[in-house]
Amino acid sequence: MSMDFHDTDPQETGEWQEAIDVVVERTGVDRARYLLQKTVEAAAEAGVEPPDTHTPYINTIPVSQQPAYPGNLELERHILRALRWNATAMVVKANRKPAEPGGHIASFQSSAIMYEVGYNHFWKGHDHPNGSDMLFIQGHTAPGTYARAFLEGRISDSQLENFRIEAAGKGISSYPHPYLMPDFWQFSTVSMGLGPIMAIYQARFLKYLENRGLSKKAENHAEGRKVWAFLGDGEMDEPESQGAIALASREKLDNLVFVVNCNLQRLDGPVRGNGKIVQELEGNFRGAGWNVIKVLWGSGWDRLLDDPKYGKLLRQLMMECIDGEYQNFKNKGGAYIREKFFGKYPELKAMVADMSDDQIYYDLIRGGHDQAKVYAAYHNAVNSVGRPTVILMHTVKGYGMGEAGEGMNISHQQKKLSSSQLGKLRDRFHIPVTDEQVEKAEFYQPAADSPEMQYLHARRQALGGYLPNRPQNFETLDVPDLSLFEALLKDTGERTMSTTMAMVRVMVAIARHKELGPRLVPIVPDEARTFGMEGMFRQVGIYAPEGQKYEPMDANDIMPYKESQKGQLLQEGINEDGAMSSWIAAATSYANNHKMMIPVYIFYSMFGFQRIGDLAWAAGDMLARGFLIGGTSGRTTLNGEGLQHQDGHSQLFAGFIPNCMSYDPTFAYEMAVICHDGMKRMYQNGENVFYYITTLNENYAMPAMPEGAEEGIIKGMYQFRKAEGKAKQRVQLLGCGSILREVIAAAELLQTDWGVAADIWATPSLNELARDGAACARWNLLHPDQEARKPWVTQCLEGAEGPVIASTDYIRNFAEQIRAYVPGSYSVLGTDGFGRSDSRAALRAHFEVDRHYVTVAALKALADQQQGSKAKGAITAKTVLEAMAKYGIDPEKPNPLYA
Ligand SMILES: Cc1ncc(C[n+]2csc(CCOP(=O)(O)OP(=O)(O)O)c2C)c(N)n1
Ligand SMILES: [Mg+2]
Repeated sequence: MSMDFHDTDPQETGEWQEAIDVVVERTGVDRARYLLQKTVEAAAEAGVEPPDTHTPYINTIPVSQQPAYPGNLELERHILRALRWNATAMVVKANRKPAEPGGHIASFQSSAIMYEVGYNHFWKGHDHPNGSDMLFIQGHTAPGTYARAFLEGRISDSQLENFRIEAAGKGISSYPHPYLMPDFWQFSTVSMGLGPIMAIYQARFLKYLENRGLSKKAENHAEGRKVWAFLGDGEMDEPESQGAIALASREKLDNLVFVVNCNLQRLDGPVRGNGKIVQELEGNFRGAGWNVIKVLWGSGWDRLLDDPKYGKLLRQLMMECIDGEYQNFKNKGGAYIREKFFGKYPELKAMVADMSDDQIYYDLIRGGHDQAKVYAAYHNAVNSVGRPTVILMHTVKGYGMGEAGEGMNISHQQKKLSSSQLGKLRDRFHIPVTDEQVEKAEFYQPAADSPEMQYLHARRQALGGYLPNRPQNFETLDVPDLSLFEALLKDTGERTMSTTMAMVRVMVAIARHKELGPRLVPIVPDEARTFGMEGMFRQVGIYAPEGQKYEPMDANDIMPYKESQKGQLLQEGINEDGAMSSWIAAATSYANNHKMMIPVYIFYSMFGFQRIGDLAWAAGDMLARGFLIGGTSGRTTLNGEGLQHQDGHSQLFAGFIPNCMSYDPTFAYEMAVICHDGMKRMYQNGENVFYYITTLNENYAMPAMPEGAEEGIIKGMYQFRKAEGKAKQRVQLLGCGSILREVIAAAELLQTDWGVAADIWATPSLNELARDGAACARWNLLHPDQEARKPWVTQCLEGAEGPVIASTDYIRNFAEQIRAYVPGSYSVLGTDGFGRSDSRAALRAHFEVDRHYVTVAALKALADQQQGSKAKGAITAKTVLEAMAKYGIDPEKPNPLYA
């Protein structure tokens, strides 16, 4: 049907509408909804396309269904004044300093009431018997959060003074960063789009814990724990923001509330100047099955909208106006609104003839600035059962900032208000500060015994304490000794396996452990079979909130696809962003649910950091604890798959995140030692680190752990084998991941073909070696008069003889990182360049990292050292050429970097 369908029979239309009114009045909204549903079904059967999912441009909750406001509006207004003032003063003050550290005023001014209604009436703190709500606060409204914590006495005057001036340790962070303020912020939200997707998976994780019996479900749904995510309308353009909304309704996350601040603006200008963002979002969310509540107009409009004669025309006009116009109205003032908005229809202009320009401007506010409307929406949201809620709040960006930035395109970045602009803000909100205080942008703290301060504290005490807050009373888990993974420490003899299989065995061992078992959260994005994890389907079950309502086709197999309400494994489907968000929820559960969990997210390493890098960064910020496993890693290990699948760089991405420990092991015992150490550090000692471990899909026999290798494995390097006996020529070979085995083979070639002894070093963490090296260099720089510290690499290699050659399945920069700490000559081989499909052997030759290239590189390094030597048995350029000829290496072969 065309949207412009002409109403050929208004009388008939009116009768249908009246019929609905009568049903609502007599039997309520649920019955009316049911009737509509049935009518739509009947129409569809007759070939009528269903109407679209949009409702008129008015508040979803009619005045008749608005609950009475339970708070003291006058006192709340007093609190708001202090908040608006302090949030502004904080930014203005900071930017009078030479550093001009920035900050935002306009966004908090537009959302202040949305937060206040929550703090005063809804959000449960950590002492609430049902547990605390989780607040994903819009990142750049942080000044508002600090302003409240200041009133509450949780942030000091001097901290406010040092907003965004953190380096000296006195300040507070620009945005929500748990890493920087670990007892305050819980969730990092400022990278747009991550807040919404992480909030969805947090809500899902709460249900997971409840369904698995690891946390208790509230008896009264409205008072159960909720996840509240505050989002910008501009932010909703991020694919991550709306990309997971279907999961929220599919899993019936009625513990989730999105509040989208529709101030119609983003940073540069309008979000949808030519359209209506609220309507667009309504359609998307309603289509996805959410409870959608529009809060568009403040109470001042109620009388006009209910006007029996012209209310309908006003509603039509509201729908006709586009966002670019709405933004302009609020910027230009009451007279302009009279002319350009109401003036579009003479009847409407007449309707407001008795109102002054000021009344039009100040009384006809948007819904998000009206406590009663916001309260009604929140009340509806917490009572909504069976589906998540999104509240679309219509507001003005820079509300109250007037000429300094109300509804202006520059509002977002306005941070330097003049004294006269500050004075106007003060007057507009009746903030009790003197001209002198305005001049100095001084903070305002109402007296401790003032009614508003008593009210503020009383409300938070009634709701279970202050928020945001990240109490430090975390539980710890007892981790048994390394024998937990005993099976992985032994020689496997003829039996072959991959490190991926070793990792699965690690998980199985954890799952079988009485205390640790229930805490394990295996997470996969549709690749469990790739990693040989299908056995876990039955062992721990796949989480499905509704259980398994069908008989799986493989019910009679030994490893059936078993879904269950108490299932432990999170099968996220082909959705790396979602799986990572799930992992973050589990990895921060120790802090947010006071339940330490052991999440293991296993994925194709190429679809890891490169895909979800920003979430991994946020995980570091949120002090996540858990394991990320990059399966099928290495540029040459995944034969056949080609350019998109072959990862030669994820280790470097991981190395960028300061609290991410990264390892590239080769053998099962390394895997066991690394995982065990990780579990001790994270779960027993409570360290804020997480692990990235790359695993391989190549099967080979696993040797036993060399005596005393543990310390070196953890530090990133240990001697795997020392060439026995005395030799004239000696080299030191380094390798990790899949290429260590090529390095071991090269040692044999060097010995048998060239009489060169090669000591072999495994380097399961070049990243950790580099960090340790840099830390020593830094300490030495700052302590020139003290005995120098020696990096672990240097300690390992300083007594060793001959040049050092490293080869890995990663780009050269990976092994290059340790060059400064390697004594003497150091040659690096690596897999720079796009991958391609072929066999492992062909790929390793193509990228020049295999046993032959390691051998040639070792001979070349020796030849360079012995240049001009006439000694018998000296290695020369000729020897290198001979070796190339022997191994069939074409010196004119194209450079794989560009091939
Ligand atoms: C991924 C990402 N890109 C860009 C930014 C920079 N940025 C911060 S706020 C903002 C505009 C936000 O507009 P909106 O979401 O509508 O929030 P409002 O301030 O209007 O409430 C931008 C582009 C960011 N923080 N994250
Ligand atoms: Mg906006």
